[in-house]
Amino acid sequence: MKKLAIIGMPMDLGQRRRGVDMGPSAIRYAGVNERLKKLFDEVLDYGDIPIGRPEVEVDPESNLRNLHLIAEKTELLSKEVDKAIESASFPLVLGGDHSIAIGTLAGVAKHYENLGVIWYDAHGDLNTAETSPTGNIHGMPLAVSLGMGHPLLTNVGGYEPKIKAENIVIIGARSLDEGERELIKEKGIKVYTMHEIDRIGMTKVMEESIAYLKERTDGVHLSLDLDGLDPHDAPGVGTPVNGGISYRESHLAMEMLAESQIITSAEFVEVNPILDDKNKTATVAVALMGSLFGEKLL
Ligand code: B3U
Ligand code: MN
Ligand code: MN
Repeated sequence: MKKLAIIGMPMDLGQRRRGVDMGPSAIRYAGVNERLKKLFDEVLDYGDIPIGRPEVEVDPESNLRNLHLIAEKTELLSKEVDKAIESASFPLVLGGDHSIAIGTLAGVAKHYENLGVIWYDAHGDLNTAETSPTGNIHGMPLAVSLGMGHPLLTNVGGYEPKIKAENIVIIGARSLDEGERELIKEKGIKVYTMHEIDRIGMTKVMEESIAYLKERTDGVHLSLDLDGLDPHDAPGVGTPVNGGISYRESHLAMEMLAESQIITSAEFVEVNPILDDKNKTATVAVALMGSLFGEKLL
């Protein structure tokens, strides 16, 4: 019995542009439930994690924006994700800015010895308070999951680290900060930048990524930031970066993941309907989910 649990995380506290908290609504409006019902025996919508309307805070000590709120809310998310896995459902989290991945990974990683992660993103999200140019926590969740960063964040879920550097594959990177580049080199993190995607093509990138993860992990989480796509195809994101992955390459990537059957949890983040063009980005997200979960063209 194939069961899907959809969990909305309407949180925009990891960055400065309002509106990404409406991401889950936009994705539901784009028909996520109806589309995925055809691909699962059962689709359960767990609804949204309650975020409320908290006041923005900047931690004076660390300079991190909304540190306490993000720690508190991602803890709630981790419990729901945990619950979904406990009840044998595939957890699909709808964001929200990418700081929500701190909670998703906290809920997922405890169920695996060696969780793999595909980080599909224009950015590395490998900053810490020391290297971040912005203090925005959505630029930090991958570092946090490696156990690097403020203890309030690295300890969400009550354990750390969540993942190992050698179990990560970043795809689509084209905007990395200096500290992130250093960390990638120091830890030997596998990265396919736009250069490699252009050079060897998405087919090879996915074949290599799948083979790499298959051989060393017992589950793989897909963390898909819509800004990994080119802004032409996904304009409704807070920090668009030109020269991104195309809509077609993204479908190919999702179809190859479906065929490989390695993905055990997923999240789609940074959909901001306020910055979007007629809900195009949420619609793209739902179409990609269709491919990820096995929709066929023929
Ligand atoms: N690396 C920059 C910008 C950024 C990260 N993630 C997004 N933007 N979406 C930072 O703020 O850490
Ligand atoms: Mn991101
Ligand atoms: Mn990004």
